[in-house]
Amino acid sequence: MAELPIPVFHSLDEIHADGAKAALAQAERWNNLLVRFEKIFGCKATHVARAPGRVNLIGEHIDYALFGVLPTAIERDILMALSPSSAPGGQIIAENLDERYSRQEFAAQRVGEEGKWDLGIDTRELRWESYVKAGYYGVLNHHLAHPTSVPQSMNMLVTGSVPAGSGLSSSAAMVVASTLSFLAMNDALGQVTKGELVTLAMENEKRVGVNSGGMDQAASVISTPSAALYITFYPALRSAPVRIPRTSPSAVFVITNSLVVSDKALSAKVNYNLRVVETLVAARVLARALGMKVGEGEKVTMREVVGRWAGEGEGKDMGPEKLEEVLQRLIPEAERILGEGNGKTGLTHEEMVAASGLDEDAFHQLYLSWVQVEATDFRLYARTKHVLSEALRVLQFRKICASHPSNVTATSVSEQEHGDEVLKELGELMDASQESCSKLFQCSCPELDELTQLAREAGAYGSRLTGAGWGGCAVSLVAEPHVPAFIEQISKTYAPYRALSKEQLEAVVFATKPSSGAGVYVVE
Ligand code: NG1
Ligand code: MG
Repeated sequence: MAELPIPVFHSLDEIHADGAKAALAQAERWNNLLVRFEKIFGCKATHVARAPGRVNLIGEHIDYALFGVLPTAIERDILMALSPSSAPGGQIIAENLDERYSRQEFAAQRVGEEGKWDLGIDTRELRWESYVKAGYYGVLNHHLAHPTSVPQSMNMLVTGSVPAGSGLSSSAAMVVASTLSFLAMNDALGQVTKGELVTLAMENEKRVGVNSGGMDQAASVISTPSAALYITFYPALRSAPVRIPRTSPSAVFVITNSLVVSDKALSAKVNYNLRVVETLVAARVLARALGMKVGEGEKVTMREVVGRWAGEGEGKDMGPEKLEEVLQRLIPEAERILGEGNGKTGLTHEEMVAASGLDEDAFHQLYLSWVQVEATDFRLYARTKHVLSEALRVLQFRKICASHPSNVTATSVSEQEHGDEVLKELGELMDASQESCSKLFQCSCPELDELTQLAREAGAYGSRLTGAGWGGCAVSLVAEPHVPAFIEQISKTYAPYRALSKEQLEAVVFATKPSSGAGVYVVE
């Protein structure tokens, strides 16, 4: 799928391929964007770049350990309406329909001896246009690098329906849409495949200061309607569609926002980045405990440790069936050799350094010199158990989906009962993931623990946090006919929802189906 070209659409039905109804619901929003564009810029938009947000169905905090994850694009998206302009000097005018985000005008400059393009992105502050500039950066330096290349001046109007700071990857959607916009306006769309767009967008997102794992951009770019994606990172980025079984009743994923905003950029040293460091050190400690040699400067990942343990061979991929079998054997083994013991919950910094087999300087150089973390208790065993068991749950979830037809409408009672069983199995894996995120990886929060529990009580087959956690959204698997009752109940039982109006509630609780990935719409 990664080799495919970027899709170019001529009608909304093609984008919202799961039906004319979805296209109709979106038509008003698209129309409004085009009308406002003409009012603001005095000319018609020629293109609209679209990139969706994503929900991760299962596989949390394991992409940076290089294990496979299972996200899907959602219908909520970022739209950027565009037109070339005749302004001189590659001038970009970017407006946003959201009034909180003010009009921006900028142009790229060539700097230094090599004449690299620069956009002066400010990473100390979160500014909306930084995401636009981040997308532009890679296009300039990869596709307009030639000394005689001149970027096209253009107008841009942005609108988005992915809530920010809630684990649905509005940031990746912004960067992917922006990357697509600048590619389209500079006639370079035909030069990149989907896979290359993922790599470009990952690199571009780093311009905003986020050391991203790649799951979000891949989900936004590669997704197709009606399938989730199994994305693997080892030995290289790959993806394969995973169809959610078509049961009767059919099931959908419902997103519920806990309304706790998790600002990863501001608190990373006590949560996200700390977990990245703990997970990396845990991999080294596990490798040593299993009798493997790890080079002094080698930042081995948990996925590599598992491969070495199974004699996989460097750069090889043992495949999902074998990996599942290996994880089944390794988890109890890791438990036996790493068990927390001594009634203690974790390690002090000194104990952790000793367990790594490195001296303080080498440890610091390898694990702490590139990131800021703050902690006194490093729970390496609990993090290991989460990562290995979550990796296993992704494989089990995938296998259940693969072994059930995705295109059958069951009519008989026994087939319905069977459908119910399948959904229960998927739900149990989601619940186990939440339990592990909460207790072992400690990336949940009281509100998400409560919300996922209330979701189960409201009839969900399973419920878990999605994205980095510490706030943001939960995702629940719910039988489609039951969705209205589910929403009704959760709106009464989750206290922060009680005061919301109908519109406000629709913005924070909504059903979603796998949606199509990013593309460019040509306005006729
Ligand atoms: P969110 O919180 O949705 O941005 C983050 C990471 C992912 C992954 C998840 C946890 C970025 C851009 N994304 O997602 O790569 O590690 O947390 O599974 O940092
Ligand atoms: Mg993000």
